Amino acid sequence: MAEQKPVTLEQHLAASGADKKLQKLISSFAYVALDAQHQFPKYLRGTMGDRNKYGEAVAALDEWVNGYLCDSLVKTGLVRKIYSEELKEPLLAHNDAPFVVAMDPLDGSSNIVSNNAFGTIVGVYRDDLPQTGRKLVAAFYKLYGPVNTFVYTVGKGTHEFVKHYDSEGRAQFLLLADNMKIPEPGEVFGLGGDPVDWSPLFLRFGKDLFKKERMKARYSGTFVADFSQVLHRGGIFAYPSTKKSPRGKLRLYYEAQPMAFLMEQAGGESWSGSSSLLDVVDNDVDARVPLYMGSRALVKKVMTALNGMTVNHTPTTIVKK
Ligand code: FDP
Repeated sequence: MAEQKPVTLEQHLAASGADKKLQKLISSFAYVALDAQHQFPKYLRGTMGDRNKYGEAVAALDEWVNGYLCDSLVKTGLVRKIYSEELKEPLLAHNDAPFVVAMDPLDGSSNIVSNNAFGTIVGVYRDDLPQTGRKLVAAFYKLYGPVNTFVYTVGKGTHEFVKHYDSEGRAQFLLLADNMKIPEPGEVFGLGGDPVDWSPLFLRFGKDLFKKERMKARYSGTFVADFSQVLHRGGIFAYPSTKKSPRGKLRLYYEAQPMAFLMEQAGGESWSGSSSLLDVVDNDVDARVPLYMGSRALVKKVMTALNGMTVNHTPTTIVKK
């Protein structure tokens, strides 16, 4: 039997029927981030001696990747404004360009020094923030692991690609998993934050996953990597509200909304503690949000465990005082 020709990212995007400019933005970003990885070894050590807007130490690689990705996005001519976890103020690019981008350029900074996986997360909107995640026109992430994967959605399913090289050494992203469906009920869980600061209800939920559900703990310290495990094997990832940080750690626009879009497009569920993460709006673009996402059955379980709630699809608007 003749082998089927693999589908490239560009062919897949063309078949998605997405706006041509959006297709161009997504595919150029996939290759830009890929080029960036060749530079990583130069920036592996050290911090900038600087703190970002969250008070976290900025690693040399954080700073370099942010600059590189911002420049590359500006060069596409398709981006009006860039919000980044590493930028103190949003970057104004082209006035009349169609898209606004929010990104976490380097997700999982604590894994740089030990050479564990880390990633990049991007959400694309037409209108400026603040917005609900329902207004996302695309979301994607890059996972820099033993192989590089690129996972995207434009609202028509979630699809995974892997980097290959053709016979001339040119990089290509080829389809690995089309229209992904998260397994139910799933087998792995990654729960962030210090268990000492978890609420008693969340602690009990965590213990039940071990004892009653017989699930396996998987927590790498990189959201993208943990998300990828949950997406492939089914399960749940959470960075809950804790005593120390009632709003959790992860950021609404740079991390939670784009990943919730990808998760829900793969048939999974997301929750902020009061609604789907796609329905949360915060006037503070740098806001954090408690985050729970994964297989439907498990997200429903955490809702019941914490307060007996079911998913509420009415917007939760948080206005900064
Ligand atoms: P990091 O700060 O190292 O970039 O983006 C936030 C994040 O990593 C996530 O990738 C990860 O899930 C979480 O924070 C890790 O936080 P803890 O160190 O508190 O576990």
